[in-house]
Amino acid sequence: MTFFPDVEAPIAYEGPESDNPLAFRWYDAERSVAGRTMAEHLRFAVCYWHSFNWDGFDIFGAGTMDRPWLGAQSDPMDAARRKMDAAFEFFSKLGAPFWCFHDRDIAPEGATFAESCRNLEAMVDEAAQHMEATGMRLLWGTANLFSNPRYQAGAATNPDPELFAYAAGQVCQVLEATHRLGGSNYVLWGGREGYETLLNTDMGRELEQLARFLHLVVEHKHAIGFEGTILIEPKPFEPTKHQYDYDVAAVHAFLQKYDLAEDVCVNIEVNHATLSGHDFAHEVAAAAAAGIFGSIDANAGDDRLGWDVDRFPVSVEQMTLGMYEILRAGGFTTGGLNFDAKLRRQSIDRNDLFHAHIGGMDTMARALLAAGAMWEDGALEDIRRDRYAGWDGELGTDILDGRATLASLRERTLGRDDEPTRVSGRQEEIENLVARYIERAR
Ligand code: XUL
Ligand code: CO
Repeated sequence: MTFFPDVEAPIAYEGPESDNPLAFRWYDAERSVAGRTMAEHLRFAVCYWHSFNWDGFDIFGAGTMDRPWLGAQSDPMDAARRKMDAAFEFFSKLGAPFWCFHDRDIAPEGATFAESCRNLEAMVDEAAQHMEATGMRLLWGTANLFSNPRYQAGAATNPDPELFAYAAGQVCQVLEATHRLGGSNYVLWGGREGYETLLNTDMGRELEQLARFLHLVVEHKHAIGFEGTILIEPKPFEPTKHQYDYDVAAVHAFLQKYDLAEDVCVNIEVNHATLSGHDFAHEVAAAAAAGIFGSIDANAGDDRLGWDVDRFPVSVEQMTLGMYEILRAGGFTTGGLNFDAKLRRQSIDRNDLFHAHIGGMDTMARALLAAGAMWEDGALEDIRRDRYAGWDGELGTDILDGRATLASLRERTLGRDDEPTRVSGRQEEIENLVARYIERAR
C-alpha cells in the first residue's frame, strides 16, 4: 500500500531556479560546504510524533488532516505497523537520513508495563527491518514520560517514588531500544519535570531526584555499551508553569552541581530558546561555551505567540545565525537537525508533509551556505580576534594567568593619567556584513 502516491522517491535537488514544489532548491546532499558535504553538516531527521501521530487535533477541536494510517484498526499493533509503513515510506521518499521517536509514537501502551514493553520490542523489530530496507538511521530515541495520566506530577521529580520507578523502567526499556536501533543519541525532555505551584512543591528535593535519575541513565548507558550521547532538551515552561531544564545555562549549572557535565549534553530546540527569552544562536553559543553542545530540534516560534507553536523553520536569517554558532562549535558529532515541527492545522493534505520538510531543509541549507561562507572567510572571526587582542598582550595574560592582584591593578591604574582608548563595537557594520553573506549565499 502506498500512502504518498504523488511523490517519486526520493525528492531531488533541482537548484534555485526550479519551480517544482516537490524538489529541493538549496539542499544538495553531496555538495561540499566548509569542508563537509551538506548531508554531513546538516544530518536532518524527521520526527515521528508531529508528522505521523498527529491528525491536527487541538484543544478546541478534532483532527483535520488526511491521515489514513491513523484510521481505526481493530488491533492497536496492526495500527502501529500501518503507521510505521507510512512513516518509512515518507522518510525514504524525502531523503532525510535520520528519524526520531518516542516509545509511545511507535508502539501502543499495553494494559500493563510488561505488555507495553512487549509491544515496544515488537515494533523495534519492525523498525529494524524498515531501517535495513531503506538505509534510514536513528538520530535519537526518547521515552514519553508526560502523556499518560500517571505522570501528572512529573516522572523523576514526582512526589511519589513509585512514579520514579515506573519512569526509570520505561527509560531503561527505551534506552535499550535506541541502542539496538543504532541510535546516535538518547534524549530526555522533562515533559512535566517542574511545578504548577510552589505551594505544594519541594524544589530542592525534586532536583535531587532528577539528578539521581540522570545518574541511573548514564550508568545504564555504560552498562549496555551505548556509545551515543545522552541529551537533555531545555524548555522553560509548557506544559508546567516552570520547568527545571529552563534553558542551556540552567541545565549546565544543574549538570555541574551533580557531576553530570561530562556525560550529558543538550538538545537545543529553537522554539524553546525563544520561549526562554533567548534566541537560537544564543543557546547554541551558551552550550558551546559550556562544552555541552549536542543536537538541535529545528523549528520556529511565532513572534506574537507565547507558546510552543513548533513551526517549520522559514527564516534564513535566524537559522544562519544559529548555523554559524554550530560551525563555530565544530559542527555536529553525534547530533543533527531534527524537525520537531508540525504543520498548521489547515494544511490537511498528505503532500503538505513534504512541502513542510522541503521548505525546512532548504531553509537550513541556505543558512548553512551563508554561515559556511562567513566561517570560511573568517570575516567575523577576524573582527572578534581584533576586538579581544589586548587579552593576548602582557596585561591580559598577567590577569588571566593569575599574576595580577586587585591591588597591583590599582597600582597600575593609579600610575596612568589618561583613559583607556574606546573603540567602536561596529555592530551595524557587522550586521551589514552578515546581510551580504545571506544575500549572496548561492
Ligand atoms: C516538546 C518537545 C518534545 C521533545 C521530545 O516541546 O520538544 O517533542 O523534543 O520529547
Ligand atoms: Co523538541
